[in-house]
Amino acid sequence: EESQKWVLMVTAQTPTNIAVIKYWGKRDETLILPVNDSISVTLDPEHLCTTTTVSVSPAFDQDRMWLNGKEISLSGGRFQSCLREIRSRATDVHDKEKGIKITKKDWEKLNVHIASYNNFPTAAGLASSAAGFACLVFALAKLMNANEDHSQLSAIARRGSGSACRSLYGGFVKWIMGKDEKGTDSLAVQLADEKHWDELVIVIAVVSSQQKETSSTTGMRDTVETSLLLQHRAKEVVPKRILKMEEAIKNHDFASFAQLACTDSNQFHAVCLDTCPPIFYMNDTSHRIISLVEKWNRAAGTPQVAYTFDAGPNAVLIARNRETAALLVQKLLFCFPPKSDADLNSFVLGDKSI
Ligand code: 2P0
Repeated sequence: EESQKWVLMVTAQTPTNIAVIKYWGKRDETLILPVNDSISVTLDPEHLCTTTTVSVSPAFDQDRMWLNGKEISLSGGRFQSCLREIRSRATDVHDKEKGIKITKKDWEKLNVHIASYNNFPTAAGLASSAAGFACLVFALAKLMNANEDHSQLSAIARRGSGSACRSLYGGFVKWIMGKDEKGTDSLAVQLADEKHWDELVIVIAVVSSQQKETSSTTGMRDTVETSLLLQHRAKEVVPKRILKMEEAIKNHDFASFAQLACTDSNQFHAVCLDTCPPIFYMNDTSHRIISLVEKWNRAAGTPQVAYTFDAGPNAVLIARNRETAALLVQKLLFCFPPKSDADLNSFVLGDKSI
């Protein structure tokens, strides 16, 4: 009875990431292997993050998970892959203070409880699965003393959700598509840490917090099956763009960075339109935000702000510095006056609220 009483817990916090060269399309759906490399920027931990607590106790009779306080099923293949991969890497844990000893063998029989919270709307095109699976894998690895480096853990998080592998690192991150059929070399590497280009300010304009109509997984599958433009993008366009983006990041070259990020976002949405049936993620407000930024950048003579849109209508705007970000928020509030006080909270700034 005594031995049934202990609980061991680990809590981790992981920010979401925003792709500036997009991942869209898988060459293997089960292993989640992409058709091209992608590059992202990881947000500051205080905004758009997931906090996950994982616990283990001999008293738990099955693996269970709660998301934002509501129990969800762990039966999906993606959760099971992540749990299985981490469990197989578990090593001995000895908590002297609590007098708990768990051997590698014990981990095969012990069940875990997982509680996860997002501080932003789930599935509104704000990449909730990215932070979620990254955090889950990281917390489980800590709990089970799985001594893997961040890149190895990223390959496990990838099995939960492709974009999750990029949230294991801060700063600028590249997800290398890899060549291996089994996916062992499809993992994330850090291109530059969070201090490298800290003048950049990310402003997220929430156009709608509704759940998206087409999930990324279904959308990608349709695109891979029907879009010729995707073939061209993955083989001819992205490989060159990745190299240029790496250069731009290395050199703090905002003009190139903005041009590449905007063009890549637009091509991703063009690929969605080229899909049968076509996928519309952006709406009229999204298009008006693009026009606003394009006009401003042209009038300034050099890019001030980059835009990028994911699988939803919300705009992710990257300003070259704080002054530009302040001006951007002013322009957004002027052109898109919030209807109520509640909407004012929709402008989430990557740095500090202005
Ligand atoms: C990205 N997105 O690179 C791209 C751009 C959305 C648009 O990664 O099926 O949730 O779980 O691997 O990672 C969203 O796709 O899809 C995504 P799965 P995921 O951020």
